[in-house]
Amino acid sequence: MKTPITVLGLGAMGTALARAFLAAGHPTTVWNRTPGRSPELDDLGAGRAKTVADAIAVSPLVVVCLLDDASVRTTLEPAATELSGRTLVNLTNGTPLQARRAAEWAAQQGAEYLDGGIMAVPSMIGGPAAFVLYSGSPVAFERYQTDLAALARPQYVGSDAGLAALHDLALLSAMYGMFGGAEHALALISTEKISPTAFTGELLVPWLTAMMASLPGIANDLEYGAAPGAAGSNLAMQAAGFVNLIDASEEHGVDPLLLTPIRDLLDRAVAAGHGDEDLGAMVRLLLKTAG
Ligand code: FVH
Repeated sequence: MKTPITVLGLGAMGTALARAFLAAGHPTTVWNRTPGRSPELDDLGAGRAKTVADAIAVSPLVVVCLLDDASVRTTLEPAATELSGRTLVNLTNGTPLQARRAAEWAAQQGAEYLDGGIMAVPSMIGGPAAFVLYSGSPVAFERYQTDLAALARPQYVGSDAGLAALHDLALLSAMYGMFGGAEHALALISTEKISPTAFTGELLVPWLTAMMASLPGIANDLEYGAAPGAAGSNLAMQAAGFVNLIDASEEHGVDPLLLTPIRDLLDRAVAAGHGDEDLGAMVRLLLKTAG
């Protein structure tokens, strides 16, 4: 008998999670604020609970995937007593602080708590490229990691419940930065008779893929320090060239708002004497800004 699992929240992601548990043979009970959402789950064998408390009562493992932290709290708090002795896995996007508070609250209800960051879009759930970061109770992860693997490759990042969210938000920051750059690139080429599809397939994707290879070098510089004079693409050179990105955008009627913060940081790095260093110096500058 596979572990019975409850899924709270049937948005695009919650529905994909419930589908994956059903496909793996888990008795799956679902609940959603708006009743009747994702009716296809009924045909796949899901049980539908009328209340959150009823949904929690039938499974030792409760997975919650709602819009945000506030919706998780308002959903769980009225059914808090049902959580005692169960494991709560919160796959809702949130901050490390929210995750730590949720872990504390769950412990007060007598529940084990795992926080998770889903590194996938709904269509990837159950597929080979998806992974989910988990942090919190090591006991809960040990007990349920095989069941959770039905969703995506589970990766445990530590017993501090906030660590999954920290990793998740760092990865999402990198993704949004990359997409922001791609959005600007597509706006720029759209000002001429260039096919966005051809540009993306033939040039943009190969270019970004090739550039990914330099990321470990930046991380290495950050962790161990860069050898003096080792920068192959020094920041002074990059700052001088970056002006052209802004000027050409203006000339072509494209708003450079996604690029100007990077220009400002490059200029600041050069002004602070880091012109002969590589991109690792920019990371250190960001840390100083935050501190
Ligand atoms: N979809 C994605 O690409 C990303 C991938 C990475 C992880 N995220 C996070 O997953 C959480 C859920 O995202 P989602 O895609 O399922 O979101 P929606 O389709 O918009 O569904 C939202 C569900 O939340 C319910 N809900 C909203 N507010 C409340 C509330 N106050 N009380 C109870 N439930 C609430 C909503 O219910 P309903 O509107 O149908 O009644 C949906 O079930 C999210 O944290 C992503 O960041 C997804």
